Amino acid sequence: MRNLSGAAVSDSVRHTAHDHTTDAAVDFSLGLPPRTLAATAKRDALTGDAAFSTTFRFKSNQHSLLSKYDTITNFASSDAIDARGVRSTQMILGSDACVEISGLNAKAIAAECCTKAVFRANDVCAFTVAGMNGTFVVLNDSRAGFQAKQDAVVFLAGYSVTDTQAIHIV
Ligand SMILES: [Ca+2]
Repeated sequence: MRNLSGAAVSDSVRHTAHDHTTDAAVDFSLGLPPRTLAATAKRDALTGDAAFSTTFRFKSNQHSLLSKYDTITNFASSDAIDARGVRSTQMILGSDACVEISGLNAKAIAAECCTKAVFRANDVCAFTVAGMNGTFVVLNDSRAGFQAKQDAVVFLAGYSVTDTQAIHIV
């Protein structure tokens, strides 16, 4: 596991309006300086910092597959996940997220949250798992439904998504 919390790199952050939310409650006008942390292909532990607006960059879905998913701690609603090459800017709100699923495994994710009917190509979603404090974000590829070897899973430890506390995907 690599801990990348110290590897701040200045970058411009693309916080723009998203496609299916009209009542975005997140305020980026706080003026926090931006920084970027890039995930590696290994299992990473990434850490947010209240002094920054951090963009956590996933160059591809292979950078956080279910078998070696990355964990972000101290994620805040002023942060963002950069799923570059996966999807344009959007936002996950509590009303977009799935209910708790029965376990952290590909079968449960595919059947109880990221079904082919709702998890469309290049879509994103979120779910929780009993006994794990935090929220999982799933980044789809171009194929509907969840496939563990193609779609990314990122754990936001200790973070709950609500309609006023979103997850920005840029
Ligand atoms: Ca897929």
